[in-house]
Amino acid sequence: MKLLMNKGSPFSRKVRILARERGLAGRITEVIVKVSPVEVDTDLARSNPLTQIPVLLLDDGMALYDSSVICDYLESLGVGGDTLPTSGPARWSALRSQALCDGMLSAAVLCRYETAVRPAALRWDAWTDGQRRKIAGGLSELALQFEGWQDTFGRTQIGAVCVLGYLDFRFPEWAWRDEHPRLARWFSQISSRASVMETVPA
Ligand SMILES: N[C@@H](CCC(=O)N[C@@H](CS)C(=O)NCC(=O)O)C(=O)O
Repeated sequence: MKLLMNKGSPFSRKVRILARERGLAGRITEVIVKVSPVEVDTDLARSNPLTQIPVLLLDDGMALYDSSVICDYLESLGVGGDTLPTSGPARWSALRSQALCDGMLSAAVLCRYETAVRPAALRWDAWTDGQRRKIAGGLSELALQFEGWQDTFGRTQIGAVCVLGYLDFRFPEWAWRDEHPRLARWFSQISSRASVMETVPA
């Protein structure tokens, strides 16, 4: 299998951490792809018309996207414990947390494009502020949920690592640790886990 990804992409990181957690890293070749919301990559578009990464190319030629679908697929192949509860309220809660983290990542990636891609004359502060509010609201929710995580490292926690790591990577001025010191302590502890260390954004 080939994973179209890059090391700065938080959605790719979600898949890369899960692959490592499920013992599948050795079966996946990571292929670095540069993406831009304003330039068309025709190769990538052939695999994913949304021209977004990550994309998982299966050995039979099928291309899978987006990150959550790829995680579900890898989950079906992997060895070791599930990263999502298989049934009941715990499953819906974990899927909701996955959606929360994905939404926070989408907002963060859009904020990043706002400064890295959009010409200064076309920027709209109120719009960026709106995206940042979504991230801030999500952080407060994660800080509440974190109290029940104990030693679990599943889909919710993988999502949280990707969000917090991306904030540190692209928005180092965002002092989220001041507001959520207990979540910050958890992030610092989990940062020494192999799958997390091996996928630090670059
Ligand atoms: N919902 C998608 C989002 C993926 C996404 O936004 N990827 C970014 C990189 S982190 C991308 O490819 N951006 C290029 C673009 O949007 O054109 C997922 O979960 O995989």
